[in-house]
Amino acid sequence: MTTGGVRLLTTTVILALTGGWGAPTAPAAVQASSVSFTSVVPAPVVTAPASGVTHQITATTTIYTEPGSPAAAQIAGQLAALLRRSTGYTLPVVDAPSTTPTDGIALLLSGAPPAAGSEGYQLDVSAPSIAVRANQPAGLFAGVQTLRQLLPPAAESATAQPGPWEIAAGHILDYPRFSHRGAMLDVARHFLPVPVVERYIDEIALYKVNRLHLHLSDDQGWRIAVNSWPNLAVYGGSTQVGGGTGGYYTQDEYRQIVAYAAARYVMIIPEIDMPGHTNAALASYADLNCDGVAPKLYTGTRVGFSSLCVSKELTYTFLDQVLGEIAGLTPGAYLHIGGDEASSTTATDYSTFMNRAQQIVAAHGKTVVGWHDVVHAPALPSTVAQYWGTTTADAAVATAAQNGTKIIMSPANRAYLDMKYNSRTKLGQRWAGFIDVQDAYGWDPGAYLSGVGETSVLGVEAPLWTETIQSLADVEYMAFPRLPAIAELGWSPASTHDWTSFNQRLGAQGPRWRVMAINYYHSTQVSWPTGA
Ligand code: TNX
Repeated sequence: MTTGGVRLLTTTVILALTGGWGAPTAPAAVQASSVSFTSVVPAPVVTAPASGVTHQITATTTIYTEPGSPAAAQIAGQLAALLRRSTGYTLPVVDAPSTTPTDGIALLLSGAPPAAGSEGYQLDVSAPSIAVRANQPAGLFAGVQTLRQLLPPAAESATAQPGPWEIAAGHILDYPRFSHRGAMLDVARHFLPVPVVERYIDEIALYKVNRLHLHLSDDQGWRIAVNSWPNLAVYGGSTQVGGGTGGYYTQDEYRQIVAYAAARYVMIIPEIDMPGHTNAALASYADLNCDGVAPKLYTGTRVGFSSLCVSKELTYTFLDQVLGEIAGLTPGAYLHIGGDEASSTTATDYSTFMNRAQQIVAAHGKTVVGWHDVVHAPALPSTVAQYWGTTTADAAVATAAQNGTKIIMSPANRAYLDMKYNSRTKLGQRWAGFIDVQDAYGWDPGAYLSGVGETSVLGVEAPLWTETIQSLADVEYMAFPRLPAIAELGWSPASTHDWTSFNQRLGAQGPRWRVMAINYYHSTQVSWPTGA
């Protein structure tokens, strides 16, 4: 689209609506002109715009892909599918020639600097061509997510739009600060069906989040079929908070989620929470209870009342079989065993239990992740602790970190997506405080917890607990715009951390979320462009 024949180089048109203009008119349409080269979230390591130059995707654009790389071809196919829908162009995907293409969009596994590492990329946009270069397919995928954000928001449309499809020219070199950039969905309190999980994977991947932790069991529901203990899903999964019908993933559905995530360079980390948060399991099998009596299913929201029976050998047979099946379904390196809020388990029992549970996970070839309470039990050297506290000092976590335990940072008063934005937010909880975007963004994961320095931090994760969350619209409302804030803390160098810059770049995502029909919260802290 053009305005008076002049293409504007920015998305934002600021109209001075002064008294002299008389009655306010309808706001100017969002310009389809090219997005600023500096509007990417998370902020890249190096961004060098080439001022005044643009590249245009046209009906004759070709997408070139690294010859002989099925992974590169798959990423090219994803980009082509997205852009064919919105542009209506053919956009053929073909093997790149042996010399670097001088037109079109090239996705290449050569020519990236070593600094790009295994997840980074280099992006060069010039008038004649676009090139994304990476050392590994994960980097190409990341580069394509950046490219998407540089295109006009209409590029995300599911139906053909008029264009033009301009991209501001420039150079980006980019790679992550932390290896773990996570989101968590609690599918236990309210069950979320496969399409919701897949859509959330699409949304987090756009912000270079590379881990989705699925909280698959809790007091209110067991959400994955286990062949050796079938009642867990069939009975334990038959309800949820508030008493709905609940649900669970068959093993095929879980495999489908894992594959969908893998195609977007997201690793699934399954969590079976224990020894507390286990009422659904205890209700499904009377023998798992110390007194041999199964409790009723639970549909409330209290925590800390259930515990597996630490003194029964059957408990460990159960763990071995359940964790064994889940390990077998999960290609990723990690199994999360929860370990939080075990207030119905004595400290000694907790240590005994968590110690054995970690050995069982290790025997199945996986690395343990536990909520940070796990540091109160003897931990395997490889066990990762996920910090969910609300303070900036925790002596036990600091000691563990000093002894080599790696930490995932999910401070509840910063990173919990189920906390309300403010007192008027209808969804969510408030026990860790209100979290508006600036609170979610305003901390440094590498220097937040005293005694836990950058090298002890594996990364960040934004958990979304679902006591009050029931649908995709609810998930999106709580995650956007805070999830991109946490994603930036996980990816971007600390030196890029700046609220003013982030606010501008985050605001530029609004028109994109409109087109994608993401139900985001219009935080008044963000300077959304006109129309967003
Ligand atoms: C605490 S944080 C929990 C969850 C709740 C959440 C609600 C943690 C490890 N446990 O069981 O769902 O608060 O915000």
